[in-house]
Amino acid sequence: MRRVDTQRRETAVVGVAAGLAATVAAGAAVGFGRPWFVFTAVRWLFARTPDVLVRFGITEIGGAAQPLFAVSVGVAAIWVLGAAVPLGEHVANRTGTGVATPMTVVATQTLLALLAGGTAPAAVAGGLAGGVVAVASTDVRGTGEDRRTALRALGTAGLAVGVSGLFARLSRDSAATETDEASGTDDTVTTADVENDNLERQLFEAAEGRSLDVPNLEGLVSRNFYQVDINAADPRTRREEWTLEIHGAVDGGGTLDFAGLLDNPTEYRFVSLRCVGEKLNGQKLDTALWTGVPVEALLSDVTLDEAVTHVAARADDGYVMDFPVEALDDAFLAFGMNGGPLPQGHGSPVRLLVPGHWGEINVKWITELEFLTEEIDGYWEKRGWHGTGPVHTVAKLHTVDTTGPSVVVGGHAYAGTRGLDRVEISTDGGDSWETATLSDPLPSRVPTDADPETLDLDDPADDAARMWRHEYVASESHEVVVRAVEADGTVQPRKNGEGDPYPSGATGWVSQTVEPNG
Ligand SMILES: Nc1nc2c(c(=O)[nH]1)N[C@H]1C(S)=C(S)[C@@H](COP(=O)(O)O)O[C@H]1N2
Ligand SMILES: [Mo]
Repeated sequence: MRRVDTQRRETAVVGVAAGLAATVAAGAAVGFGRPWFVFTAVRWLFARTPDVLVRFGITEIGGAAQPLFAVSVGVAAIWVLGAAVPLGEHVANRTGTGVATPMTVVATQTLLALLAGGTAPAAVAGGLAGGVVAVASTDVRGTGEDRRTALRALGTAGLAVGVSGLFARLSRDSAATETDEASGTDDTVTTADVENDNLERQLFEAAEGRSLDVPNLEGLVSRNFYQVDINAADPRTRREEWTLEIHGAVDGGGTLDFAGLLDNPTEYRFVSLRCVGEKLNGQKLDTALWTGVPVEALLSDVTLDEAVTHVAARADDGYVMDFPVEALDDAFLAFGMNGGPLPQGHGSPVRLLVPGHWGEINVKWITELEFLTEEIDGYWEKRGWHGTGPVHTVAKLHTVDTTGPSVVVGGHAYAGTRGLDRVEISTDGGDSWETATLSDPLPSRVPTDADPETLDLDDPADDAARMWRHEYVASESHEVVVRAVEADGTVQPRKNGEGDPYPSGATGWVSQTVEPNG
């Protein structure tokens, strides 16, 4: 009885170690990138997840939802792949051949990894790693020393993963050198000749100078920009591999590459993005300085058919968004963000920015602009969202500081391209209103070849959030309410308190009960 228990335990330990080795080694073999079967499985499962769950993940869990989902799938993968060990032992017992165990493990795990959508090298690396663990554990097994079995199994698992990762790294490096030699250039297309450090510095200084001093609140430029992705692993495309296809109901479309993009006028723009899925007082509203090319310039030789009403923007991650073609008039293709290249998570090498619209049509990793004569449903619209139109106005209440003698409240406010006239604040639940201090607008767009000496930074950006701040004395518990007034005098409607983001974005006044100090 005892022996059987020990055996079972050992099998379980070796199974987990082999499953772990296979899962992680397969990831290491592909640099934990998109071909890893954990990610392909995540993508497959995510595409089949009921919309209510996806919505719940986005609105309730937010940015952590994707990683959480991926980790759960990873843990499940370890268990499923680990089952190859008891299976192998069963085969070994039946056939009376010891090597049947590792052989079964290698075969089963490789097959499972392939079935989960992993690429062949990753699947084979995983299977072999699992097999190595099974082999290494055989001779300590049955000695009844589970601790030794466990140590041996996990040790080999670690070793197998290390070898796989090292091997992958070496082969990647040599592949990279080969392509560089073949193309006769050194690696990347640079944008150095269109960048203007002096100008960038002035723009950032202006942004810093105009940011209000509000405790625990990031300034006008977000260094910590929110991110929303439909996949757990983002596309990795190098600038020299990137192309944009312009096609559909047009004359003069074609395919543009990165060098072709840079042949157009380039400019800096401060632009904010807000996600339609964020809660009313959520954290998915951010602003950056982007570098890029106005879409208008790219379309100068393109004639749209009379009947064109919509455009579909498609991306490398399978994402597609459809919106009215007019929205493209003032749109922008960005390849730089906050003074550096566009980060991978924000759509490298090139993303679309559409002024005044919800984040979702600001397609990252863009590969296609297709002009259409009728509307199609984009990724989120298929899931019931209505986020292809203009963004709703919001004034956030992100700081309520009661640590000093007076109360300091503040936040960011955004009204898309409608612009803000003022932000109003009530400290009595909405009975009376005062005007809060509002930051000066960020500077308007500037060509990257503008002369830094004669730069005029007084024109306001037309699609960037501002900051507000208010300070007052209070001694009793009270309700703070904040609302935005748009440039044309339109007061933001009160709406329902919470403002459910689904399906067309949260709007309304943000309020909070404040308990002053003492
Ligand atoms: N290709 C692609 N583009 C995309 C997304 C995506 O998942 N894939 N997410 C969209 C959503 S819902 C938003 S709110 C913005 C967010 O941009 P960010 O991640 O750079 O903040 O990108 C949009 N563009
Ligand atoms: Mo979004």
